[in-house]
Amino acid sequence: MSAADLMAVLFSKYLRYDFAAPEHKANDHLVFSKGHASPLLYALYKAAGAIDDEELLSFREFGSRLQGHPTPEIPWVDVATGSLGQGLPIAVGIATAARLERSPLRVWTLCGDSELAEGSMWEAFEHAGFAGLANLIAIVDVNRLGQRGPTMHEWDTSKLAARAAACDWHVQEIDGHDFDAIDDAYGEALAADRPAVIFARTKKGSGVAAVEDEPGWHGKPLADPEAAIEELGGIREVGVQVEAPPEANPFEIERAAVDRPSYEVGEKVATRGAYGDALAWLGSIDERVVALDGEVGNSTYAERFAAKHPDRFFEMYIAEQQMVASAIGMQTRGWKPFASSFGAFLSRAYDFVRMGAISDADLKLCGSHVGVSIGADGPSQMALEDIASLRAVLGSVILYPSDPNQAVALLDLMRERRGISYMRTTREKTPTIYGPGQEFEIGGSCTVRSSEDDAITLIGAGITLHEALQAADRLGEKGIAARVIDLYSVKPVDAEAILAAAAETQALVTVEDHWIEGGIGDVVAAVLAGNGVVTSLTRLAVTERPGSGPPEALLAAAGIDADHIVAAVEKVLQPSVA
Ligand SMILES: Cc1ncc(C[n+]2csc(CCOP(=O)(O)OP(=O)(O)O)c2C)c(N)n1
Repeated sequence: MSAADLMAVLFSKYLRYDFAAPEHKANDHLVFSKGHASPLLYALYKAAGAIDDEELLSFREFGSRLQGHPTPEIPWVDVATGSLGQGLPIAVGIATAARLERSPLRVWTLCGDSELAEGSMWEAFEHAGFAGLANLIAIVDVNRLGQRGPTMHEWDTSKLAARAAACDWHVQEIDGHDFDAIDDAYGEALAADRPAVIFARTKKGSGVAAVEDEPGWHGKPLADPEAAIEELGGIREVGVQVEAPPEANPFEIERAAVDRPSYEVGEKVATRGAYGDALAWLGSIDERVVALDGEVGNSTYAERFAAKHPDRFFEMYIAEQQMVASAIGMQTRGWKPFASSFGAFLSRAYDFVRMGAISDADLKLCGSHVGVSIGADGPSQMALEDIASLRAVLGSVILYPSDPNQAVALLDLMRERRGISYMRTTREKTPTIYGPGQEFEIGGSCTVRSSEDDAITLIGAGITLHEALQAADRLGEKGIAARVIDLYSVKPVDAEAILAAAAETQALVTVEDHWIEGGIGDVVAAVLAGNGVVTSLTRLAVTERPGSGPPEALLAAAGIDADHIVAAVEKVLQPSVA
């Protein structure tokens, strides 16, 4: 009710949208950053003739697309909102994509005032101002109240205005119930040469005395709805003719030619380097590929993409939430975003990834510098929980290459696959073990060592695969044949290979550069348990806080190097050896 006047003016005069053609490339975008204002959004759809009364009354019912908070199950909704602090950052990504397309569209975002306490909102202000996104308009519904009471600044919009101005936005402060003021403000915002924000002072529950500007009514139905309807002027049919969008502009993307990278067997290359090489190649074969960096492009090697395709490279600086939000915004317009940082720092954007799954987003993530094997930088830089956290995301794919040729092939599979996928890359150089032509698949694995007499199966991926191979050599010298499985697709996992190993060898040993919780060991355990297989499973993983040091020393200290694998195997096989 506080934002109804603001949205009424937007729909009746400024929004350009064809509800019959949500795919129209020049439609404006409207993101409800305050997703809990869904009753307003759905009422606007009704007023615009996009839905009828019957559907509106299915609000929040089981099976209705009009869920408690908007999701893209509704064709006019780009992204799920409802986790506050996300809509504006994602709108920044949409506006970035629109600018890349030289599209005339505008991106409108309705924000709450309490939501402005989220740091991600200020990452968005900073980024949009710096990038000069003149196609972005934020409307802040300053109703002075949040969920449990007053906001920090209540109706004192001057402090918020000063901050937005400092971020280089065009700023206006208005009475959000004065139609002329709203009208003028939208006109001025559209004319601005930079992103525009309108801080509109409003009253929560506007128009109904029993609740107007009263705390305690957030998200609650009115006590006497009939009286409220009377007070608002009685039942009326309110319809609005939303203006049609203009013609969409054709646009062209430059594609520098880059050959598919390939590495010779035996060559030592870090998979993070292969990621950079592969991304540059993907940019040349697919003009929809864009790359986003969190100010570590010279570590993740995303800079190799930037060197070839500067127009499609987006430096997001040290703002991982904004990086993932921009990626999610860009994919709403059909771009294929690859966002990379240290795996450890992607955790800052976890809620955006979680919500991305609700949005059914096509999001490709890469985390470098995983595990203790990064060495000297110490534990603050080590991703040790990334498999666990990203595995838990609905429908996600987790790929963990062990070799550069494999990293190239897997990244191409990530490009082709819609959905949320994550590649885990290693800082250290490791030997190339697969030829450039070898094929891999999402859900696959490679049995890199096996014989008729395999007594034990070693399962690793990334750097630990190489430790497992060394261990297998040493075990071979002791007369113990070890099968070695490269579990490069951690999710979905090759259950068949695990079950075959369980049936054909006496015991399984997993070894991973990740905390013991939620990683490869748990994946293998779940396959065994899910299939009712009881066998010996030893999980080697990181269990204690690491420090700094040479990678070999840290792998040894964590008990995940070749020596510890050999020792674990000897312990497991002891009864049968004896
Ligand atoms: C990240 C996050 N934290 C908490 C909530 C719970 N919540 C829902 S609405 C709300 C208050 C929002 O206030 P404001 O942004 O001012 O919107 P309005 O008062 O206009 O409803 C809160 C805390 C949430 N949805 N998301």
